[in-house]
Amino acid sequence: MSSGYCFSFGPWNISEGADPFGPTVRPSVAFAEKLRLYKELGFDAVQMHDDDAVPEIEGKSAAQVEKDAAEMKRMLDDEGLVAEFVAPRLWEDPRGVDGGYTANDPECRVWAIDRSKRTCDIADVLGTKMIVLWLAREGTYIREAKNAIQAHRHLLDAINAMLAHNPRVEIAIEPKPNEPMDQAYIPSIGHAIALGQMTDDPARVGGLIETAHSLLAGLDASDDMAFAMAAGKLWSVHLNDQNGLKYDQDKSFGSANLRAAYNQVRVLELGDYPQTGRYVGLDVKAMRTQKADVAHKHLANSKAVFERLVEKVRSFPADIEEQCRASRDYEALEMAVLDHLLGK
Ligand code: 3MF
Ligand code: MG
Repeated sequence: MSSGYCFSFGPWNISEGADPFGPTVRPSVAFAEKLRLYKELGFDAVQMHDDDAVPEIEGKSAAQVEKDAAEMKRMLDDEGLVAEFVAPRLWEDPRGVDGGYTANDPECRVWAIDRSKRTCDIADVLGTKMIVLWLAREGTYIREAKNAIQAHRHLLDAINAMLAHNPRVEIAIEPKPNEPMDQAYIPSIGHAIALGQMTDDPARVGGLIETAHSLLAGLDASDDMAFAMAAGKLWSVHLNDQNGLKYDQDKSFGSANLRAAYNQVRVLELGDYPQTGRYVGLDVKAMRTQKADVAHKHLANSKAVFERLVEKVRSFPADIEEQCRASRDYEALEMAVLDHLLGK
């Protein structure tokens, strides 16, 4: 039975396994080969960074960027895939070392906005309206490093510049509280939606919730999703999992906390997410121990867990939920949920 959801992942989710403490442990998979794997693994859409779509984007003219993006569009078409979104990868460039939009150096801020405009051009060519902003290095290692009030205004300037440059794009902010910075600006979906309301075109700014990012902020991902949905602002999700407060683990969906995963699916079901036409994105990493020939199982596994949880949500006895709520017997409701998940 089809669940009605459409799925995406990012090419970085098939990786060589390097971490901050050791080198790669698997050979690189060519981009074209990654694209070929999408359908095989049951996915329809590709989450893209600007320099995935246009490699070595720096130094290319706007015209060349559009030409190269058109070539990528053909590659996607050939595989029967679409681009879900394009995200400016500001955090790998030396000019983004102090953040792009919020850098103290005005030349770096100009660069970041220019690059983001190119990202919007690429989105046009790839046929998607959505730009994702993960504000990776827009924050500080020490609070004294920046004027945080000014920094938030710089973020607004950057978003307004993108909205003005391209009247079609919609910007989904992907909040994350920390890593790579000690503290990030816009650490939660509440901040993201509030910032969107402060822009010149609030209707074109929304959010993307990543499970691990909510958890790292000490928040519940399903409630974060619910908040965004209540505001009509849940424009994508990055489902994964996270075992406690540490680095961003990007574990397979449901692998650390199946109950929390169930609740994320439940909220997407409550909000009729498939009807919105938006994608269920995964942002998951294979374990570093995984051998090369099986280093994509985490993607198919995460999708399979999602679909099984959709069945669990749909088959939960609604009458029991109603009775337990009416009698305010949440112990009974909890046991009914656990029985259901355990297969009793
Ligand atoms: C970092 C992330 C990012 C974003 C990606 C697209 C590298 O924690 O989640 O993945 O998802 O940049 O916005
Ligand atoms: Mg993500």
